[in-house]
Amino acid sequence: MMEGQVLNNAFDVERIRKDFPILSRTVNGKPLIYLDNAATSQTPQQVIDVIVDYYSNYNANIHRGVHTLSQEATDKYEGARQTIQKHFNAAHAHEIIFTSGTTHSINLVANGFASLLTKDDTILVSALEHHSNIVPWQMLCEKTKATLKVIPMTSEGALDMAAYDELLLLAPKLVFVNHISNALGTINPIEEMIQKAHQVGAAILVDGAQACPHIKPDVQALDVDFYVTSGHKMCGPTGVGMLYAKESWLHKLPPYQGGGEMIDEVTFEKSTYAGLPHKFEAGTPNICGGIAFGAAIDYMNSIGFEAIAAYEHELLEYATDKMNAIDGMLIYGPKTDKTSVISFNIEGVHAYDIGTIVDKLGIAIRTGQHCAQPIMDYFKVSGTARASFSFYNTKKEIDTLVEGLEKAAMMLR
Ligand code: 7TS
Repeated sequence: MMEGQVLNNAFDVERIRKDFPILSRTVNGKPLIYLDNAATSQTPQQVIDVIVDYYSNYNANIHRGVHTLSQEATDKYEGARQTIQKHFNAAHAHEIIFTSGTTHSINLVANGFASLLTKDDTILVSALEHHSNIVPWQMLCEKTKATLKVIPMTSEGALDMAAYDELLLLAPKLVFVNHISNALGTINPIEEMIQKAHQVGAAILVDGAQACPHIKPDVQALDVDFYVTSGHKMCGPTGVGMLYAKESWLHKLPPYQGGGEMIDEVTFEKSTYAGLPHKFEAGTPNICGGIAFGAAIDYMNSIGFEAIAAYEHELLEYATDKMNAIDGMLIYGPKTDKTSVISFNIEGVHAYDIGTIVDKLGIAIRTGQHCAQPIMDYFKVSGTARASFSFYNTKKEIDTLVEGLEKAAMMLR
């Protein structure tokens, strides 16, 4: 495939759909309509082939053996690290730490900060976070007695930037915010937030789990201290992700886990740690997953992030207009500056019931709190239904969703 599968300005979605075997299955006797992409994305054949090739031809532990298989696996794994480095424009490959996903990456950083914070320190979290960017910091505050303050949100589902400015006057040590909210699709002004954090001497961690399927962040241009994401949100397998951190931070933070591969020398008196990135990669990693993560990034780049963003924006506008025409429709979150996620309720209907009815029609959406209970509490709802679109979805699928929602509203009210 060539960069950008755009033909005469039309996104060739039918050709792209052929890359995804799962999209031709049926669910409850109907063609699958997969609209739960914010939870996990589907996997193209190109990535499945890489996984099959690994286990069929060169499955071996890495960095250990002189034998051919081990060297082949090591080369591919380190090659994937370089693919990730280039994709995010990190200055060095050793600034990319393989993890099991966003949650692991955040816990690694939060654990490291335990030795850098005291009871007099403040750290800032945004009101729009997934639980995985809240709970590890609360655990850190329990350990260090540091104070956790919240950057509030507005009724539009955006961050209150005036309140952020005020909170920065407290001279926090660290700020953590998502690039894009999983529950509302809000695109946060992270460039401005990073600059402002640095002006008061704070480090900043950006959770890119929901951004990386849609846009290509440049960590050097952003000047971000930590950027984290998961492979499974961007056409890769589950159980693999990455932490980008500026080299200086990786020297400052202690290792997260002890074990094989992360050491230089071990005696019973004392052990010394390996250099970067191995200091943070104890034990046998998800070798196949890392290699497949690299292949997934190659796949997405072969389509092109500009083409992906433009097409998904078209889907978002199409779906928003159609869904807004449904009687009793309540859509949460911003009207602009959002990605292809629609979080909604239909008046008088429970979100769970909507999800169950559309599942009967072969349509997968998520319902509930989306691991973002504070956002649900803010809107005073027990949960929402969420349709999240990817570049392999179509307007026709959205039409079927809308028909399903109309049917659900009629049946349940
Ligand atoms: N941060 C954000 C913004 C997320 O959306 C998610 C997963 C995570 C962190 C955690 O990622 P993990 O790969 O470590 O689990 N979000 C969702 C979701 O919206 N529905 O299911 C998982």
